[in-house]
Amino acid sequence: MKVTFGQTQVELGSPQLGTNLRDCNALLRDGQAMRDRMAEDGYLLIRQLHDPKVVLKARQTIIQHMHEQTQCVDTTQPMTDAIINGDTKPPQMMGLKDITHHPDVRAVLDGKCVHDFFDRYFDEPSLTFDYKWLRAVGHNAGTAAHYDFVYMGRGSERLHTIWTPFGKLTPEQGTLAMLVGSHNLPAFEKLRQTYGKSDVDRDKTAGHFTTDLLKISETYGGQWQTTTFEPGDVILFGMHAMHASTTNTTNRWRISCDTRFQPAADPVDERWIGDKPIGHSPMSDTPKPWQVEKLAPTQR
Ligand SMILES: O=C(O)CCC(=O)C(=O)O
Repeated sequence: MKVTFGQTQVELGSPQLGTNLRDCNALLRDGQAMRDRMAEDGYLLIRQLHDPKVVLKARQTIIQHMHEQTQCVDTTQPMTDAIINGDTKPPQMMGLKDITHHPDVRAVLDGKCVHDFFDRYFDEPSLTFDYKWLRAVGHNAGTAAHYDFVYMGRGSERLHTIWTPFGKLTPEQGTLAMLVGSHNLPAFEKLRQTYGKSDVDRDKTAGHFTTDLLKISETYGGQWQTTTFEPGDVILFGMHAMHASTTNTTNRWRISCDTRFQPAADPVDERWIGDKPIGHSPMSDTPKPWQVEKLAPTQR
């Protein structure tokens, strides 16, 4: 089966885009084993971290909210399918507490399961940013390749992203894809130290590295991998693991949220915490895109 990935159609399960993300469920009781696995793989995939019923309840609440805001859900179909209503737009939901902090949504994003997990993973108390990146991604949309450091790298060196789909997501709907190896292969070192140390607000860049996703793996190595996510599944990774999403080619909204966790004792990036997090500064100039061509491959 072919899926759209960046600028190209690729065969799912091929060397260009594999489906071999391994889960770490057998390690969940052992913080050190999970940290070792993270150091090795650059991600941790957890199947059923959350009770699927809790996730599906939150999904229902989000879909209802989306429809109330912009009538963007086709109500002639079951609401739970979140079919896109014509050419409507979804409401802005990132950082909007009316929905990100709704009790049903918080039960997932800020619930006991995820806090207990991170306390064990860090082996010390954790905290999560108040700002939550809740997304409804429409037809033909997806996320370009980037390191998260460039958006939120001013605080803890142990900051992690956790990506939570609200409902089952297949790669045709837009799943997270990891460029496995981008966190530790020597060929990526220069990239991690240059683009990977930039800051969208300070440097006024576009943030993402490139939309030509396959060019990165062809140039630097590593392997793009994704999977189908069932309700309750999550994936987490550090600030220097390159990732993107597959493109949503369906007629359904892809609903997911990325949130951040770190040890509570570490410094915190001040843009993402508090009652009204300040977020990114508006770009005054045309943002500079990063180009893969800017950087010669180091080792091949
Ligand atoms: O959901 C997406 O499309 C992108 C998510 C992402 O980039 C992240 O979790 O850091």
